[in-house]
Amino acid sequence: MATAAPSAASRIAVVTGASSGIGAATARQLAEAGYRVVLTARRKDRIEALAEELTKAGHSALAYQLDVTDRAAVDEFAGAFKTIGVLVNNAGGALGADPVATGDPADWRTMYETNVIGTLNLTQALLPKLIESGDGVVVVVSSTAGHGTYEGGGGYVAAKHGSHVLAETLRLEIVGKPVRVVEIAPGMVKTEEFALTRFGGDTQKAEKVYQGVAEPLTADDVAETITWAVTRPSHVNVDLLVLRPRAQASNTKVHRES
Ligand code: 8X3
Repeated sequence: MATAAPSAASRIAVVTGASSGIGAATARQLAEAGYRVVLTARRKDRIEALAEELTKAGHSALAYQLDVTDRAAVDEFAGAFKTIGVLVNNAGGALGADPVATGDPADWRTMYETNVIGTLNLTQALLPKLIESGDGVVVVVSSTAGHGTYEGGGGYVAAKHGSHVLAETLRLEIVGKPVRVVEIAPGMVKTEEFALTRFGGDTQKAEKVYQGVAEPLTADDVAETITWAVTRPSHVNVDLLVLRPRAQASNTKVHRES
């Protein structure tokens, strides 16, 4: 028989990088699923606007400005909660698409800091609260870049392999505790910012990523998957879920209509 639905005490969901894209869509969908969502991101105005929109729609939503790489700030944030039901580690992203031979070490460092150390910071700080809830879920939003490489993937591929290994190792280490560790690995997702950030605001380069691809995944597609995994009965751990658009067979094999 399935374990009972989570109790109210485990219904707070923290989403990092909730200011846009997958994070914002996930916050919306978890709110609709009944979670009390806590939206975190560096851009205060955006998360406040989304929290207000959700609150007006009758949901429980709170915005908290947070840089996931700032451990002192993360610890202070964690101190505000007794228990947390869900942590969605979504903050991160890519910088550059240079070959290893010429990639900027500063970009590599930033990507490791945001994608890996950011996830580590939040997970370490909130783990006691997730355990305390009696039914916690840690979601790591990695990427297909965490499961295979591609030319020009460079520091992003390296960092996402780090996120993947963090999730896998944590799952081993906390087995027996009432916390699931779920990794969601999306492939090509067209959001307003991912490719634009990667290419330093160059819209042409950003558009080229999706050129001719019939239907890249949307932020909502990924958010639905995250929400589905989180809302499985407590004994069901979705270890790893890889999702790609139908037009993408692998990191390097994409069907493009001319
Ligand atoms: C995004 C997927 O292919 O741009 O996480 O690395 S990819």
